[in-house]
Amino acid sequence: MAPNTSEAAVDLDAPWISQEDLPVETYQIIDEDGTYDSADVPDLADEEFLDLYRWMLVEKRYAERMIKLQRRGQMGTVGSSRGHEASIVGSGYALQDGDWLLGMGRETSAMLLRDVSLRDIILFWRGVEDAQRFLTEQNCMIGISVGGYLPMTTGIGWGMNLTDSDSVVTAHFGDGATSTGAFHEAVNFAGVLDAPAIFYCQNNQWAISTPFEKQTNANTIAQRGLGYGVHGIRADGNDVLAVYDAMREARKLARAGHPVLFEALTYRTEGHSTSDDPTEYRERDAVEEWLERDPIERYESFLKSKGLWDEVDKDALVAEVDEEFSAAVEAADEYGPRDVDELFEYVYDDLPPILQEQLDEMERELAELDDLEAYIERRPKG
Ligand SMILES: Cc1ncc(C[n+]2csc(CCOP(=O)(O)OP(=O)(O)O)c2C)c(N)n1
Ligand SMILES: [Mg+2]
Repeated sequence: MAPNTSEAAVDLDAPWISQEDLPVETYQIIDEDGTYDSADVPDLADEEFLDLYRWMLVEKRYAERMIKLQRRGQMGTVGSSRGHEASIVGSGYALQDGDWLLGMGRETSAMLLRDVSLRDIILFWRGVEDAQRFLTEQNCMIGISVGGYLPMTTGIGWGMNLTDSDSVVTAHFGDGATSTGAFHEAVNFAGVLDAPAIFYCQNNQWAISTPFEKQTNANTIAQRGLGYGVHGIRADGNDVLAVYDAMREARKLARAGHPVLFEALTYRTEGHSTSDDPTEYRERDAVEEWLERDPIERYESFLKSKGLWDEVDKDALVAEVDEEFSAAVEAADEYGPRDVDELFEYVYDDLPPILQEQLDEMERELAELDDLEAYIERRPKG
């Protein structure tokens, strides 16, 4: 017989907890109209407030230029970070020298803040394997496998404990990654090991075409921290000051041996990547609503009311960022593409037989392709 699930049979007074008993607040400093309470504003110098703005412009302009490169055939598939600028910059700005940052590709300026060069990010998206090595020299890494690098994050944090390091490790990932087993294993063991780790989820409410409500029945991602015995924080991801302030607190917690699951609530206003057409799966109205909450415009109104807007020459800033981007593209062009057999390097000193076979096969096929191209070239035209 099927269980009786009618409402009358449910005992609402039973001594168990539901997520409705523990609502999670979303931390915010600048509200959607740009107003704020001065007492809540983090203690930053004027130059730092302006610096946050510059970095958000870097992120925005960088994404636009990357997509243009892709459209011109000079770049592989790339994802836009439009809408995430505050979430990326606020989190990156709170990290310190020596901290590690593992990401999924939608956190470029946070990596630039860790001294990764823009050239190397461009090389990474062009598929140059060397780029990952350059990134790790700056304590950064991009993992293309959704959630795959989260257990490594815990491992790095554990290593920090074993070596008495005073740094933290941060992983940036999306809402989609929270449905992987790797996420569960990573956050659970970070709690067990008191790892100085911050799991930073940019909840942009979509994992390609899967909406957040199909990802989990939990109301928030932050609340899931409780189940792992770690701290949960939920911040307005379109409010750069809230993200920065909460991340600074998260860093202190992590340093004290309390891992943090941080949810930055934001929205991806463009396609998942250059190979995605979001009009196939979502209504324009929701996008319009989130465009109204644009993180850069919100911060502009903060700078205005703080009397700092006169210091900003937006056109000059964009021109400066453009120049940096063009120089980075030039440096990446100069570095050039690597041989395709680089695919087999960096993991093993001596290739295991199965990989050696694959390499041989690939080389045979490429040689055949060369023959074919030469044949097509020689073929009588017309
Ligand atoms: C293990 C794995 N499964 C599937 C994919 C294909 N994939 C790439 S991005 C993506 C969605 C990621 O969504 P989310 O984690 O929310 O990050 P977002 O792109 O929204 O920032 C998927 C399924 C992948 N890269 N790795
Ligand atoms: Mg997502």
